[in-house]
Amino acid sequence: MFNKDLIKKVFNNERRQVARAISIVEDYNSEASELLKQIYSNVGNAYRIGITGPPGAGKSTLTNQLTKLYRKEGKKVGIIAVDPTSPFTGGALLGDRIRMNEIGNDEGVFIRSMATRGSLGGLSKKAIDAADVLDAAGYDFVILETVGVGQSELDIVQAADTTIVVLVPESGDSVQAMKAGLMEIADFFVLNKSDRPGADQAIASLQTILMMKDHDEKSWMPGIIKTIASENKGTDEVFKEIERHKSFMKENNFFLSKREKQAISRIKEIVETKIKEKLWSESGEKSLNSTLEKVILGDLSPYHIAEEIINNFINKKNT
Ligand SMILES: Nc1nc2c(ncn2[C@@H]2O[C@H](COP(=O)(O)OP(=O)(O)O)[C@@H](O)[C@H]2O)c(=O)[nH]1
Ligand SMILES: [Mg+2]
Repeated sequence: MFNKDLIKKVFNNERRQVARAISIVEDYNSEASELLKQIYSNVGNAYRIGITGPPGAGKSTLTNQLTKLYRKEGKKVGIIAVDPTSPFTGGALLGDRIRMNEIGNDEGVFIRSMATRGSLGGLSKKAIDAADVLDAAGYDFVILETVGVGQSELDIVQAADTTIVVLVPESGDSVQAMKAGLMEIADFFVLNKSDRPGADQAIASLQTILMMKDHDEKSWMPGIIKTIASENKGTDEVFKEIERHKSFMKENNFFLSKREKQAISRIKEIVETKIKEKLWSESGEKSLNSTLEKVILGDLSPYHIAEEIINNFINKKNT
């Protein structure tokens, strides 16, 4: 088990210990649960911003620019960049790191990349847990940057207070985004690379899609902001829109109700993960293998075996 001092050092934002705490969370073992329980008294103050969109849309560039704006205001920023599409460890991430160099050496900024998928615990869960560590360490803003390509990525940005979807003018991008479920989760859109042809058409088609969505007067209408992140154009507006959304959420009590919903889905996921682990680590896997032949030969249906495994699990818990 980790050293007792670790928690205190995380609370004091000692960089190496914060990094170590995130590694523990990433390894996902019993240490991780204990750590997350112990830091929780200090979690809840950071404002969480989710930034998602297709690969190469400019999410890291935008994150970099926003971070500089927050730093100007003296706010500390933690960044978790999740890119499971990166096939080589550190490939795209290394690029990110270079781009983020200006902010990378800043004491008020903490950047962590996560790229491994398929290991125990799930990437989205780990990213959200890592956000808790940065929150506990006193970062005012935690930016979760993630490629918008799958459910796991959507889960991550849904754990944010404000979610930004970054798109580019390339034709069909907004249609792709709609298919990928990004339309539903955006608090607002950023049309980046608006130095490229087709930016205005892209905005028009996005607007058409947005108008088809139901909305009542009181509710928030997601807008679209045009940017050239690489030239730092429009990024001020993005910054302001985050503030505007934040105020809207807080004034209307949506902030707490959103966090409530997030807590519910998070607790459910933890329970399901833990039950799954227990189930398969105990007799489950064994009884599965011993009866497999009968399933193949058609003597027993997978449903028979499944029910048996569940019954054994429940009965064992009750004795
Ligand atoms: N032309 C143009 N290029 C941009 C813009 N924003 C970012 N880029 C470039 O697009 C590439 C991908 O950017 P990156 O931020 O890594 O995208 P991510 O994969 O979404 O994080 C980089 O080479 C950036 O320099 C922009 O507004 N216009
Ligand atoms: Mg990136």
